[in-house]
Amino acid sequence: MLFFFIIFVTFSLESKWGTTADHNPIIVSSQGPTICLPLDQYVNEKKGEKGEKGAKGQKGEAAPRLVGQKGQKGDLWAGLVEGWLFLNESCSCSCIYERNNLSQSGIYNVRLPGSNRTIQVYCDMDTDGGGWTVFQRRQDGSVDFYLEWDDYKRGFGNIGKEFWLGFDHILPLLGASESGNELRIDLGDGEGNRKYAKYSDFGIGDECTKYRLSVSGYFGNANDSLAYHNGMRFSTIGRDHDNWGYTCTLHRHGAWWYKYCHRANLNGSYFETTVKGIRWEEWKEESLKFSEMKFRPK
Ligand SMILES: [Ca+2]
Repeated sequence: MLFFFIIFVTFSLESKWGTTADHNPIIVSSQGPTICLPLDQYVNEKKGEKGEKGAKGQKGEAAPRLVGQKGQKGDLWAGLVEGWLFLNESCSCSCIYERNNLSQSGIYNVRLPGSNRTIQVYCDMDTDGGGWTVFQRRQDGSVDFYLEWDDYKRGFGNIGKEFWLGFDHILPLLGASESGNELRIDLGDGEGNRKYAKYSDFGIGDECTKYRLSVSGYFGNANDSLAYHNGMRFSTIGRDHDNWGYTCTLHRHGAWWYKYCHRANLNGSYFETTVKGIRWEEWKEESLKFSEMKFRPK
């Protein structure tokens, strides 16, 4: 009897805490025109080890009512009261940094341009002048990136760890910049070496173009593996838009702007050591352990 009980408990635990990758949607709400951002919820991945729990403090005063002054037309923020930021227009990481002088890397709530939808974005405020909206990160293999068109369209993963922000969110944020956008890609190998590639012009076509990639103006120290993919359409499982007679997504185990098939494969398999892995061939022909793709207005 005890034997069967152990088997049952083991099975139950595996069902509950199985190894299925985290595919939580990134969209968090779709509220009205004013967004309240709790400043104390920013995630800072660089924080130190957790200290000992302190004694319980006295109950504080009730939070103030949301009574920020109405902003001038065109102003980004209407007021900052007791740790709440009132946004009355959409704002990417760049304008959070520049117009609100918030320089801490972490997760921010932003309203999508032309919409009342609020999403979470990760802002890199430390690298290369800050203000970068991160739209892809690989760091530990905790999320499966071998997914389908709708997954890449809507976004998936954990915004504080590994994720793809989703074309539905990337495109409106890119489109909000009248002067265009620049792209930065940070890369890391298994030995802890870091490299980067930066592009002065970066754009993605709408879904009708199959999210066609437009990228030029390379600068950096990782060499240019993306020029090969310029002008290509995005491919995923079940959507073959590459130039090859076979199927790149299948043979490269990812989703990308494949051609015949790749010089870069940053959505490849995390644990692969072959060309199916996370690759940036112009730096090194081995699989990488870290990648972060981010953009900001020019
Ligand atoms: Ca093909």
